[in-house]
Amino acid sequence: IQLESELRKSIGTQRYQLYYQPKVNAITHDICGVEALLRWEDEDGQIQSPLDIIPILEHSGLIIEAGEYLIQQACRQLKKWQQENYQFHFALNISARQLLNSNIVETVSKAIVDTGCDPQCLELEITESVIMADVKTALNKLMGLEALGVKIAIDDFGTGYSSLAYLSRFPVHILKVDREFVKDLPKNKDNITITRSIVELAHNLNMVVVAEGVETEAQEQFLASIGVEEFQGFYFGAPMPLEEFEQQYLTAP
Ligand code: G
Ligand code: G
Ligand code: MN
Ligand code: NA
Repeated sequence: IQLESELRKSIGTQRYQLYYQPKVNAITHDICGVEALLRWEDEDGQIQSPLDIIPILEHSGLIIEAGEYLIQQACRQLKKWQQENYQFHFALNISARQLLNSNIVETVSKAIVDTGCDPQCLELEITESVIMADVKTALNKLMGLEALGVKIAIDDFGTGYSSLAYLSRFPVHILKVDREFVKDLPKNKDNITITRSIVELAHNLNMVVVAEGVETEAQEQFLASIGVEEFQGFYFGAPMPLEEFEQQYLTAP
């Protein structure tokens, strides 16, 4: 349809943008990472949410080509920040078809070579449900990505069907606790129990834990007290355009 053809013809242009949201160290509150999030500008110049755009890109298969463009853009920005001596890690979301039905390992490998970015600082966020959709393929792809030196994060953890014990067989370095569990902390007893056990098991498996959707000081303090290493959420900063992000968070390193 109309939207799909607009999405197709605008691949490789400024209409595909990355917004940036800071991740901060739980103890110092210094910026320690950034998540890049897709925004798309429609014909009227309105910014559209990835929640509306990604499903169309996925369904049409355009996600492969658009994803290649975004991975290149991400690696270019990471390289730029690395040249300016910023040390933080850079996360990009990878969707189902991108992981399972594309040459993701070659695409990422090419972007690393083309831009010269340090892959150790590159993180790919993959949801639990994507891994569970095709365990064998996912494991294969993730091992290929790990061999490039990139880090793998499990996004929205706790909402799918997998267990951490199961995921321990995968090359996963970072676990992002879904914001559903963070939402009514520290009031909700069940969520206290759930987040505590996620953190304990993740640490036993040598994973770094990031809490998503941190919006209040009370959440932040509880999560720090149970050993979460990094926070992401409106309390620390919303996703924002590049210029704003650099202005707000990047003073001389
Ligand atoms: O930025 P926002 O919170 O509106 O993002 C909504 C959802 O869209 C999140 O679940 C996020 O993971 C997903 N998303 C954002 N950017 C990208 C992207 O570049 N690729 C993929 N596959 N998903 C994205
Ligand atoms: O699923 P993923 O982690 O990629 O989702 C990122 C999405 O979460 C973005 O669309 C972003 O706008 C949203 N987000 C980021 N921080 C917060 C927060 O503190 N509260 C809420 N409700 N959403 C957030
Ligand atoms: Mn994410
Ligand atoms: Na998430």
